[in-house]
Amino acid sequence: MKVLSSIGICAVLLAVASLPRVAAAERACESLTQLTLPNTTITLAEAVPAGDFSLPASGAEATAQRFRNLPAFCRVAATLRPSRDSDIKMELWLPATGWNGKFQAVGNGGWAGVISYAAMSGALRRGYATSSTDTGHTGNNGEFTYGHPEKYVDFAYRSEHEMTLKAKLIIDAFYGNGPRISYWNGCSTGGRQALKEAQRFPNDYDGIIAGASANPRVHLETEALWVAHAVLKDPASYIPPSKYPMIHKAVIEACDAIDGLKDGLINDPTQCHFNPKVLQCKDGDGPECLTAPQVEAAGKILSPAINPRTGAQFFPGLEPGSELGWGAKAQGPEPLSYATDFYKYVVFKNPNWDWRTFNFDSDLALADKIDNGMTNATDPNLKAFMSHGGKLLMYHGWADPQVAPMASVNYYKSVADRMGGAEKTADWIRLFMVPGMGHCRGGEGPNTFDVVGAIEQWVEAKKAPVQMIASHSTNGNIDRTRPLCPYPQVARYKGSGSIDDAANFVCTAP
Ligand SMILES: [Ca+2]
Repeated sequence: MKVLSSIGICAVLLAVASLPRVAAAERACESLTQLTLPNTTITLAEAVPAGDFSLPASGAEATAQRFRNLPAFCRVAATLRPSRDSDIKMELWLPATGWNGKFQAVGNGGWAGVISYAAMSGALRRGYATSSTDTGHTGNNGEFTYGHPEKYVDFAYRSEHEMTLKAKLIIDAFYGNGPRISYWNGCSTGGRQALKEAQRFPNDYDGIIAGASANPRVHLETEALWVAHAVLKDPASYIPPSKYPMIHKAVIEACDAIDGLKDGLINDPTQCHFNPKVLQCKDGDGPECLTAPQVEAAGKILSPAINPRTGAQFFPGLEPGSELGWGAKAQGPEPLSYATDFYKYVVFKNPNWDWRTFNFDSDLALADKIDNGMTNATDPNLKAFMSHGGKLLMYHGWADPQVAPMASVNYYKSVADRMGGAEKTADWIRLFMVPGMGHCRGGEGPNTFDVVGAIEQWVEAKKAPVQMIASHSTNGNIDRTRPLCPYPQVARYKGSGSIDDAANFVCTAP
């Protein structure tokens, strides 16, 4: 009898211990519309049952969106007006049951202008309360800034911070307590937003994921014009996209083995000094070679963008291995619209402005002056974020054709230099460079990895990521795994076993 009853007590204790800390809502979802928050109108609060969830085509989304197998959640939409000209839309999705007690905000891409529903659905499936904002305008272009300086501030940093504050208050109202841990998860523009949050609002988040940060943004947009001037301004310099695979093949053949392993990947492209001149046609033109002006244009894409007067680099160049994606900036006939929109609407306030007239000295200086540090997220002093206990996990694909990967290395190094050296800062900031990965995802290298799981371990279990296992898939089948290593480490083959199995690699000093 005695034995049985102690087993019974143990079972009860176990059952109590395994209950989720916070499981369900304190109040009805619909009642959240009655919540009063400063500068905020809650426009929708509706309970969504478990299952597939669809959003009709609206605003910037030309097609309806369907999300499969979502858990039941409370869907909240709100409009925030921190300035008189602000019109910031946000959504917050709250798990109806099984909330993990945490908050995960997700970032945007490009000019934003749309709520990142797909990323929200991923966070919701992991049990998070999750939110996203359109950053204060509709549509992935820069026209909204024209005559609306406050909306530019919203886009630059204010919408994300306001969303964060309001999301935490609504979470508190719904569950009866706020999130115990908060994460930011973004790539590209979302990566820039991530750095801005760490620099400017160091108490907003406990863990921040900054992927392929589009930063410093003013210089990034100017580098797109640099590529346009190199490739698109003079028709003779134009490189037909049909030649990208030929150039890529030559680059891989020249540089694959530098890292000691012929695997189709360049582990560290900064060690690859590919000169496109080796591809110059013997005479005339042909599909397997480049004309002299094309050689020069390709060389400029792979070189840092420089101020012609001072010779100073204002943004790094794309790395060898990025060639298959050059179309993003070099396909033409116009430059990347992110860049021309910025100069038309934010800098020159002239929709008819001609990118061909750009001056890489005085016009860039003017742009920096007008931006005045609003979008540029370059402050290396993260003392407040560090003191808050924050962890910053950066990552960037070495084959990124949109945001030159050295931009992340440069920011990471600036923080390490400012904050006492890489060894000291490894407790709270780490950068993972991803060989052969494109912009945020995809590419010939292993490009799928659980970055959220890594930051959860770092923040919640105090286990700093010593590696992340990435996989590459073809037609849904994993055909290669490989560890990603904290910069400046690289994954080194141990010398035996399959080169497609992460177990046969180790992270080592370069
Ligand atoms: Ca290699």
